[in-house]
Amino acid sequence: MQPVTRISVVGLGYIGLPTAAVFADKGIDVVGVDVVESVVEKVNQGQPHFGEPNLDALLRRVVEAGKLRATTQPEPADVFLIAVPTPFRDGHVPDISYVETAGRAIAPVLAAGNLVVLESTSPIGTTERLSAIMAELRPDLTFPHQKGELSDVRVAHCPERVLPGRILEEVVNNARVIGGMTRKCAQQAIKVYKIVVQGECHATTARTAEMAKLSENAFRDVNIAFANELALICDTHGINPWEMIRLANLHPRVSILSPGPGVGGHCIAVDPWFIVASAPEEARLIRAARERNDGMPAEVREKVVARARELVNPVIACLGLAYKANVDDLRESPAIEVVKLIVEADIGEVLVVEPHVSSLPDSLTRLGLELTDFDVAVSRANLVVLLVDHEAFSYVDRDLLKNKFVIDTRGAW
Ligand code: SAJ
Repeated sequence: MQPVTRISVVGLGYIGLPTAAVFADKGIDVVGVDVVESVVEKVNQGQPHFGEPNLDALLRRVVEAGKLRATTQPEPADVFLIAVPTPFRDGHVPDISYVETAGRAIAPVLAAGNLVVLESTSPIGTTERLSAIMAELRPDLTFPHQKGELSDVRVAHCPERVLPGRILEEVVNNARVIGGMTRKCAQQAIKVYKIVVQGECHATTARTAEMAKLSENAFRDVNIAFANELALICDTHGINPWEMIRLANLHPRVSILSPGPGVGGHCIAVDPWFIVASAPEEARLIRAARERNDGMPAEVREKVVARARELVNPVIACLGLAYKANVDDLRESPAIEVVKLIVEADIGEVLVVEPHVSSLPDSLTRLGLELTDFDVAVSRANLVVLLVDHEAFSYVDRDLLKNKFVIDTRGAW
């Protein structure tokens, strides 16, 4: 493979944009591709279209230096990194259509010697499918599923692993699993990642890498489900689950996660279903964990309804809408689900607080809700429901809470 001078990142979302920026910061010419014009425009102005610590300064720097630019049309490059969404359809069926579309979009500009890496979390077999799609459109080139080590184009899967809120740090420091469709595919991908990654890069097969990534998120989901189940059991016995878990975790081989109102985001609440869909008979524990976590918002609603019934004019302050602490990401947020369920239960006035956003999503404004200031909501409410453990909420005036019912779903207060 020739030296890498130009990398194209397809999909400028939560993973693609920071990845593009860190490669550009190492002096590589990076061309970002996205189908959404407003995203392309913003990136070309050096501005991220979502919140992530330190990304704005980095993006401004690399765009001003002419190292990163964005476009809607793929252009030739040495390496293509694909970071597009992999959601599921009705019935929890994986939807890899964005990966397929990305493969079709770059196929016309591919050349012999190129490397294509799939970063999106994907069901097993997706990397092979990507290779086949590109091959269909480019019969003049050979791909690893056809020619193995002799192929013109190399294809690999290197699943992203970064934690939203710490992306720029983790994209550099995390170890990476690099699954090549052949050994040389993996080796070439490692060379590319080594430009920015300081963590270890481990070569394996594409299928193993696909399964490893799904297993990482299923591991977390199952362990959160375990914590949530313990919390429900503790409730029936009048035990504080967070205190109990803190004590159990003093054992040197025990590390229970934190219970909460459910699991959100575009990763952990989605990826385990890819395993279930691929082996429904075997994946019983993984499915049960998903169902336990998806059922948590309804458990919170039951608690809120029970408390509200004890009040004459319930005014319910719901604190936090993001899917987790200190981020502005509302995707698949269990907090939003809880708010909807509380409004549907029609038990009193509902006030919603989210300091990380400037407006509510349509799904909540349609319910007649308005964003309320934290202090106003807490002083007006007689029932306060903490849904997200944002740092901003930790400065609450305890005296203000004294004569109110408080439901703390995160064990933060
Ligand atoms: N949560 C709990 N209890 C906990 C931990 C988390 O209820 O003890 C909830 C959070 O509040 C949130 C959800 O789980 O709603 C997921 O949050 P998270 O911080 O665990 O994970 P994500 O979705 O932000 O990022 C995950 C990470 N995967 C793992 O930690 C195994 C990240 O490294 C992946 O790159 C990312 O998914 C991804 O894109 O797949």
